[in-house]
Amino acid sequence: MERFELLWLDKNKNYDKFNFAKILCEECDIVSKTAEKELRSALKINGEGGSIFLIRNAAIADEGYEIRVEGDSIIIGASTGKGHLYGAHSVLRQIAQGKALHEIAEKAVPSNPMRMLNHWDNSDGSIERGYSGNSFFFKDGEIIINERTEHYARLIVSVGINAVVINNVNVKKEATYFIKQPYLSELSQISEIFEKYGIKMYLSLNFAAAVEMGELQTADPLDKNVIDWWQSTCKEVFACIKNFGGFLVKADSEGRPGPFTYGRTHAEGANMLAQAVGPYGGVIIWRCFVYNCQQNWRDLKTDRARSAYDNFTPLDGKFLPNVILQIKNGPMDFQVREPVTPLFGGLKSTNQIIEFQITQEYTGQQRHVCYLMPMFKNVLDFKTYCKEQNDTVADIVSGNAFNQRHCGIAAVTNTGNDTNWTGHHLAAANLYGFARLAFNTQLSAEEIALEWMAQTYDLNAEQAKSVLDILMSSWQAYEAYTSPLGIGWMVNPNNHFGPNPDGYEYDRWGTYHKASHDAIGVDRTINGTGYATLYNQTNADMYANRETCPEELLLFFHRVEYTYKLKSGKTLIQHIYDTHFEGAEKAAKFVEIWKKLKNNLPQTQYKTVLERLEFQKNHSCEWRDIINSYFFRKTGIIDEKGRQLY
Ligand code: GCV
Repeated sequence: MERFELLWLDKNKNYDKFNFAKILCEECDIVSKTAEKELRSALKINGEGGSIFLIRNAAIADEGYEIRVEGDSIIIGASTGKGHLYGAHSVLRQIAQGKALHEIAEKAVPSNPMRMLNHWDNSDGSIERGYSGNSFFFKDGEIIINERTEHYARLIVSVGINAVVINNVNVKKEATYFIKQPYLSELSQISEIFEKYGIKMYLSLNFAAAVEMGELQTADPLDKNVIDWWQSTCKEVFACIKNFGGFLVKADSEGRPGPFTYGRTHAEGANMLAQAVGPYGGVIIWRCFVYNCQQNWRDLKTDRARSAYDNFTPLDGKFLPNVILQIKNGPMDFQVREPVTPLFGGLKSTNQIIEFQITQEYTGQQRHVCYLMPMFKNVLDFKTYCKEQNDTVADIVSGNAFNQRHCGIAAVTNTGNDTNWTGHHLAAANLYGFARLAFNTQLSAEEIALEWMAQTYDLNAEQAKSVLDILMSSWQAYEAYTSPLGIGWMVNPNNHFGPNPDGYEYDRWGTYHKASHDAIGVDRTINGTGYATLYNQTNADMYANRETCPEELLLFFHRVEYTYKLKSGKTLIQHIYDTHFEGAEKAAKFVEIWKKLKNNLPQTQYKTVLERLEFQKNHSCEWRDIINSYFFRKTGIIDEKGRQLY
């Protein structure tokens, strides 16, 4: 039997502090029953003390809950089973955090309608950009259904996830056939497990499935045969998989088929599919990650950063109501620092989901600790100026800004079949954190980290603070010793791991920093590619000017001489040298902090995290020396602090 940990669902010592006489569930549906079961398995229900009541209250919003304590009884009110389940987990979370019974009260409604995880799991069991083992859904073209499937549902619903796409957006081989029997019957078993937890299952589809299966000659979305094919296929899919939400589609991107082949727009492609799933209440989630990946690096005009905006803003308002555009947080591709994509604030009449990435493709691949909630908070809090009020990214993806229903937050997940699910134990904070943030965007990155720690470790306040320090400074540390000031991409091609300053410089992917002997960066102002002008006016003005452009994004928007003085008074080159030294020092400190916790942590966790932190420490020096030496050789400018460069 495969081994796996229970992570934050593991029995917390605080659960034993209270006794409850019984749990009573009024008008229980299948999901409320799960809530009851979860409470029973965690708490002491031994006939003593107060009771826990799961009651129906139609006045509470769908998926919301209200927790009250009367005497020594707890009442969880909700209008739906999902509300009960989220409420039950809130009770457990609060007890785990050490609250007294009378302190356990909360009213909550999720900030976002869709709170989704995207798996990039392939049918052969590999995971694209996966760093935690192989898939627990697929192996050698077969579908896996076992104890882990259910435990995964428990884990993610405990933090409020309500939607999962189980296969990679690059749909190939057997995965193309998932929309047909015999796969449908097996997939329906996964969806039935999910259903008990109020989680809808979704699939990624291959836009040219009918052609690749040899059933049609074309995938033209306006062709009558294609329309009929998708309508009958979707009828069968929804008939077989009861708890099915719809499809996620990567089209015309990185070699995947799409409507462009037939001279059709993405709206025509998405709407054709939306009509096929519409009768069953399904949605089409259409990704905006569309760009030319066969660019000539000599071409100075094309700017990949513009691509999603240029492709999709002309289509605003042309998508059917059950189409949702899924948009990566930045205009490029999950770099350690990117501006928020101007599509947020550019689109006003289209449902939108933001796509984050918690699998750490460009942020250390779970061999470096990099807690991503501070980055996600920055993105969600970004003011787009698309309206006078309610204009942040969080307002848009929650559906509040434009009064939309099909909206939300997705993340490319970081899970695999490793015993601890996420490879690096500390990377579990990203899985936990993303989901909590999706449920409640008001939470701070710090609050989320503390919650996670209280449920994961048994540390006193001072010890917890030291782990918090690691988590909260890890993103900035990673940024400091890798690529500077928003430039990104200085990684090895293909695997995206480790330093390689010119790795993507003369390649076809549209990802250039253009470092020369005197300057670096891409002029994206009106004098350059014009990308900065795509934002609404206030932001466009801010980015247009070197002096007002946030410095952490300076080289994303501007081409700047190495001798340019930053606000700190340092030259650009000195800033690069300094941050790389500081970042590596910070990574070394993580090891020291962790070592002090030796006697306070389970030994396996202590050791495996220590190994990774030590790797990170060494690897950060590799980053520091390669990047700094690269710039030293390009510029010939010495480090004013006289440190060793090569
Ligand atoms: C699933 C990047 C990744 C690819 C990924 C792609 C996407 O290019 O490197 O592995 O493909 O993004 O988001 O579709």
